[in-house]
Amino acid sequence: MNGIYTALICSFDENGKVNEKGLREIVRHNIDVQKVDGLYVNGSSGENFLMSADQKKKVFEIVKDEVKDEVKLIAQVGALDIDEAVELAQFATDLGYDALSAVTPFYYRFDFEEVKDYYNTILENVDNKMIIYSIPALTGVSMNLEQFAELFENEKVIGVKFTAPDFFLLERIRHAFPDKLIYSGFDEMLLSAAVLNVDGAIGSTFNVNGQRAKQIYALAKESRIDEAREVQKVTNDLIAEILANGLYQTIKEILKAQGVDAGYCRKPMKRLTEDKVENAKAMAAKYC
Ligand code: NGF
Repeated sequence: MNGIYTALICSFDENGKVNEKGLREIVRHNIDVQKVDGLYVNGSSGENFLMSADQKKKVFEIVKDEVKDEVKLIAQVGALDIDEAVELAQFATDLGYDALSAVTPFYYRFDFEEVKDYYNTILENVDNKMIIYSIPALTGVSMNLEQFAELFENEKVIGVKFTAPDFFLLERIRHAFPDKLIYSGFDEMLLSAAVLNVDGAIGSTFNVNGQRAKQIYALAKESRIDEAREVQKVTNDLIAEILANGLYQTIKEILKAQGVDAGYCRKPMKRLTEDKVENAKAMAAKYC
């Protein structure tokens, strides 16, 4: 399960319906052009929290059907409705997804016992492995080393997608749990995380910059840090432009400029203005 995983974006039509043809093209682009090691399906980048359970299932089905066994697949099934999380976990497991992931439950300021119960409840009901999805900036849920250790006590919890700029905590987790999988979640910090010996990374910008992410990761593993820093620099030039222009919308426009039918984002995410679409086309020409 090591390596570079794209946090897959999803193609929606003008009415917010899943565009199957476009989604298949995004999958193919990631496998054939970006050559990533796996796909993280229905995460933040897939607009998971803007979709109905039926739409999420449809995405899981289409992606698995397109991928078959070409690359590894992780299904993000986290939902505030725990019954839905369990149902999606069973659904993705039955489809043959290699592992599950679930975002920490958010909004109601759950205490740690509740967070732990959420993961154990999902796992009691499904025969699959779990990668904790920790993204404090968006969920407001921060966990310390002792709390990660408690979650890792469940043998089915095999790792964490660590999306935080806390390299002290990342190093402590790495040191304490050499056998758990740690995926770096911020693409702009991939080199720093790779130096700390993470097992891989999961990111949105890999949809358009996966080749460079693979280079950074491989160079860091070979301790070729000066070369890795150069690739991270170009990567961060691109990421800075993407973030300034509108994250997911810009990734979609960059893909469209390359002939991939990446569609639109679901409301309430807004459309890019014409000048921002032009910016995205310029990024595609410059970086892709
Ligand atoms: O999009 C976000 C929100 N984070 C992603 C990633 O950590 C999570 C990251 O790649 C994700 O994509 C998913 O769950 O689907 C950033 O987009 C990237 O580093 C630019 O900041 O924070």
